[in-house]
Amino acid sequence: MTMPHIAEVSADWVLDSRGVPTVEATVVLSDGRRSFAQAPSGASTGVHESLERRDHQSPRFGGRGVEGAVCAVRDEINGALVGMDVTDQEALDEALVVLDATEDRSRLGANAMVAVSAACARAGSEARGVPLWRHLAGERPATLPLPMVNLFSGNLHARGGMTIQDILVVPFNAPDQATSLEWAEGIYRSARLLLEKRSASTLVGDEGGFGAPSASSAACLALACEAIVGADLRPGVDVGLALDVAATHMVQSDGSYVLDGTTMSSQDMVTTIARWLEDYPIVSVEDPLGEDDWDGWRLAATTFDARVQLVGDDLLCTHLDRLERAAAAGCANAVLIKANQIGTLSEALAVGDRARDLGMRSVVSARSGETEDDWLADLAIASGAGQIKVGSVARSERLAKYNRLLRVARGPDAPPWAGDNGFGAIFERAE
Ligand code: 2PG
Ligand code: MG
Repeated sequence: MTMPHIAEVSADWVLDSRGVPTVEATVVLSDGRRSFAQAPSGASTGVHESLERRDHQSPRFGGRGVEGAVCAVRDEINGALVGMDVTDQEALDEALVVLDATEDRSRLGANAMVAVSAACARAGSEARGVPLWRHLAGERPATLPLPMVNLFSGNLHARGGMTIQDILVVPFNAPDQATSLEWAEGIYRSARLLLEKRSASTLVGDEGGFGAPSASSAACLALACEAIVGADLRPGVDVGLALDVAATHMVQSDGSYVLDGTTMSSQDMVTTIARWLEDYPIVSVEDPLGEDDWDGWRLAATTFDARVQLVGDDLLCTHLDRLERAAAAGCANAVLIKANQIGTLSEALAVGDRARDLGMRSVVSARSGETEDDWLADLAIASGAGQIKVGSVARSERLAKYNRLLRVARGPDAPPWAGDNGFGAIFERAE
């Protein structure tokens, strides 16, 4: 059977979950079928990320329009991809990379590229008549991922409150996907009750987590444990905590950090977070140091319990060369995978593959600016990463992904549940 080829690639702007324009790409196949995909967008972006192209010179949308990226899709990208086999995702992504021909994807724009890459993937899966996750997985060991669910946010995701960006709950002892989300919902509901009892705000941040109720990160960690207990679950046995410190955004011009109002050295940051690891059931720490503080990261890696997941987001930016450097220097044992930090789905999957080869874990992640599009859920399943970070169990741009996971889990030929990712073993020392 001959597969339909690409007849046209087009794009236009739509609005994301923060009301900011983003790129929606459409792929039209030779049999007339149309598939679309939308690009996500970060707030706490790293300098080493691929470039999101915005119309900074234009007054429209306050200089945040995406007309340039949209035109790149309609003109150059359309010209390059028309006629190609829609089922060959790697060749399509390679064509995008070659066409852009820059290190930082600044010519076409990573937002243009990721929207087209995802729209091609969706078109390819529909042409083959297989689910998107299966189309993307190829030979990879697809799994239903353990979610890291946002509970409290601060800093760039919810101004005011604590300076660390996110406190998340990880329902690692859940026996399946549905239970993991049911537990997360119970903890979220329990946290809301705790906040109401204290007459604290229940307004939510960009990812649906509650705006942090205290300027003290430790107090928020303690409250997260209370919320777990309030949901009749056991901290450190059923559910762990994860942190996205997002320390890049605490760095001062002299290289020091400001955490919860206190100026700190890298050593102080490591000491403070190591104390939290002793005091709270933390299974995963993301970006405890800044994006270029390699020595600080090395110190964190040698100080923290090696069983705790140490995740590079701004440090690694889903870039293979930075992953190799971190592995060689022993700076992190896990990588956060965000497709728009690099540009295409194939490159993002390749980073996950390489992490696996290096004995590192990976977590497939959404951005703080998201859309109703759910391709991320399929990417997470296909990658075999075993973990996904999408935000909280509130706000439909987050639920679109969780509900997609539930549909896949309940569908025919569901991939296996990833399970606890080894997190249960971290707390065996306490027994
Ligand atoms: C992060 C992400 C998602 P943003 O830092 O991990 O939480 O945030 O998309 O703002 O970079
Ligand atoms: Mg992060």
